[in-house]
Amino acid sequence: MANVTDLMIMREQALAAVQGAPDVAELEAVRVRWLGRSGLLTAALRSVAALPIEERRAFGAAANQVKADLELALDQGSARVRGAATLAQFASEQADLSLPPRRLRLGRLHPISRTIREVSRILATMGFETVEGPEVESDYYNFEALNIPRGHPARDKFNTLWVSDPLGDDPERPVLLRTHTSPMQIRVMESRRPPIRVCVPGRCYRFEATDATHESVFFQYEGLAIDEQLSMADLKGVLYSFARQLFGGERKVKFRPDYFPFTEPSAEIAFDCFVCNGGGRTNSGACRTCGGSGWIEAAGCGMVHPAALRRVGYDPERHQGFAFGGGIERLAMLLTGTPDIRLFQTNDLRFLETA
Ligand code: FA5
Repeated sequence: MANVTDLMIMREQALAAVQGAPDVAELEAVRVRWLGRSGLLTAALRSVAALPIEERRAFGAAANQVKADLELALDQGSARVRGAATLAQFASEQADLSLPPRRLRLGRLHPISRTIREVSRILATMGFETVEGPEVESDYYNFEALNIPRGHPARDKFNTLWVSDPLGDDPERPVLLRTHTSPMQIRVMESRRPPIRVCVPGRCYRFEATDATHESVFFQYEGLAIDEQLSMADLKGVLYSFARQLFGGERKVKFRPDYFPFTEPSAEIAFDCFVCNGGGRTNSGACRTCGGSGWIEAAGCGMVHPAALRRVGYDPERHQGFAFGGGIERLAMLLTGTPDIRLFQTNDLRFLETA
């Protein structure tokens, strides 16, 4: 039968075990051994009932005190081993500064973004301000206001993607994905007064089969200048300077007569093909990049049509203007030596890291 002296011995043994426990698991083992359901101290507490009545009070008080002391020691022991574990973890995780660094893969601008910035930068040197316009456009701005009414054969050239109007379809006001950036000619002339010089880069959409030089989603840049006494000579001067700044004077440039309903007269500007150097042939036959012609059409251009000027309230006797619009991808292909336009959209890092 235990007495108070035995309790004191048990206390010393239990506290020593707590002191010596190196980790949480060992502490838990000590707790179970002394305070668990069949623990040594639990058994001693239970034995109080068997003591002679005059010893019970002193023994019970001592046993409860031992239990309280042990619980306190276990709490403190728990804090001690947890702190030690954290410190050990910190020590093992210290950075080894002698290790070689991880390779950083630096991203860079997509060739299309770089070309848009370069076009805007060059046109800015000639006073053109870059503005943007909506990609979802109305039939009016994309066609009607540009002298392409319904039934006009020029509509066939722009394989148009029509979209449903979220506000409800109105057959009188159809909505489409813009097929070119030219609608911004009208929007800018409506909202500004001459003199005007703007550059409009942006995404365009056409429902057509893709090949080495055609995509159904592609970028154009538009240039528009309105002032007094502007002529075709100003247009050619701007485009020659543009081509020389972009290609460093190496590419050949050619103007050919063309037709656009919203410019009169109209022309097309073309650069000699960088793959076949304008010869139209490669070792494997006709050049696929330029279709064997030796020339890559880069932009349509011309003097803004008087009817378009009148439509926005300008007097064609006083104000004239020129406009040009070309494909960003075509320029990017020339600048990066990319033979197939589809490479720009495939997200292939092997191409993007070298283009
Ligand atoms: C036009 O889109 C006229 N808006 C250009 C213009 C502007 C004329 C201002 C006069 C005044 P065109 O359809 O030819 O014209 O397209 C112009 C250029 O966009 C082409 O020379 C070509 O570089 C590019 N382009 C046209 N369709 C595609 C396509 N499917 N994929 C890639 N580039 C294209």
